[in-house]
Amino acid sequence: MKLLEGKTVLVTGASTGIGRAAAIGAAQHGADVAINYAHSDGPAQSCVEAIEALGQRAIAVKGDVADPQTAQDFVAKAVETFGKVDVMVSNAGICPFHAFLDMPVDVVERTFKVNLHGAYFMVQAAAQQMVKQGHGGSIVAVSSISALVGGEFQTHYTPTKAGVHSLMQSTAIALGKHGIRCNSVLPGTILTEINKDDLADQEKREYMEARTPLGRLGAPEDLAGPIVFLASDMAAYVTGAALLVDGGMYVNLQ
Ligand code: NAD
Ligand code: RM4
Repeated sequence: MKLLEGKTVLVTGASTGIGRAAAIGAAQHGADVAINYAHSDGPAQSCVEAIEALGQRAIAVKGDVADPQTAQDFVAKAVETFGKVDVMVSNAGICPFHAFLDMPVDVVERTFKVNLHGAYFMVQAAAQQMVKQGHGGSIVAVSSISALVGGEFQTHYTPTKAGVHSLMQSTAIALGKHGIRCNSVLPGTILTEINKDDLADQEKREYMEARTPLGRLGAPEDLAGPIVFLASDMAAYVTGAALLVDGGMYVNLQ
């Protein structure tokens, strides 16, 4: 069964990792997809080609989500190409691991701007378009297990993920009257570019694996199903919710 037949899905930061898996997962479920990407054209083009190989339409739009104008331009380009926006997956994010006491100001400010301001303006731009269209929509933000628990080298990052989680709660209220649902997924530890260097430390990687009841770290594709579900009409009465996708890591105290 295809869950997103005829829908237009937008995904930010979708040239790699979870965003790419979500974009391809949406296409597997019948959606046309617009992806935002920050830097290199090659991986973005490869994502577009993977979607087209599934028989769906795709475009890639370059832009830094930290700039509010990027959100307006991304939505406008998607509407120009596909005529509408049904789903926004706000996924782009960074986590430059660093100790707290000597954290550089610019690293804090950049992390806040990309992860939280970026999500805010993307969600707002998508919602403005959905309200104009008048037939509702679904917004899924990629928050994190780190919205709920801390990290010694993530003092700049975890507040942004708590912020994204909170943003989905408040926008669920603000947009419910327009039939727009807002939910977040909270991934645990997923093997992607964002933590490649951090998890190159074998001891840390084994510790993270040992904390996971399902016995392995996640793959980007592990997020595709939960994101597609929340985006789809299967979740028609789900809004303001946060779905942990962490192999059980969060509940594993002892
Ligand atoms: P990733 O590095 O593969 O993906 C992040 C994507 O965001 C990249 O494609 C990157 O180019 C893009 N991006 C970064 N800054 C951007 C900007 N300013 N404008 C536009 N795009 C930008 O890593 P990932 O793990 O797939 O991360 C995706 C999301 O998942 C992030 O928000 C991250 O916080 C969240 N997350 C990841 C994990 C994990 O363990 N990997 C866990 C919880 C949450
Ligand atoms: C997640 C979580 C993971 C980490 C990534 C970067 O939110 O903290 O453990 O690897 O962020």
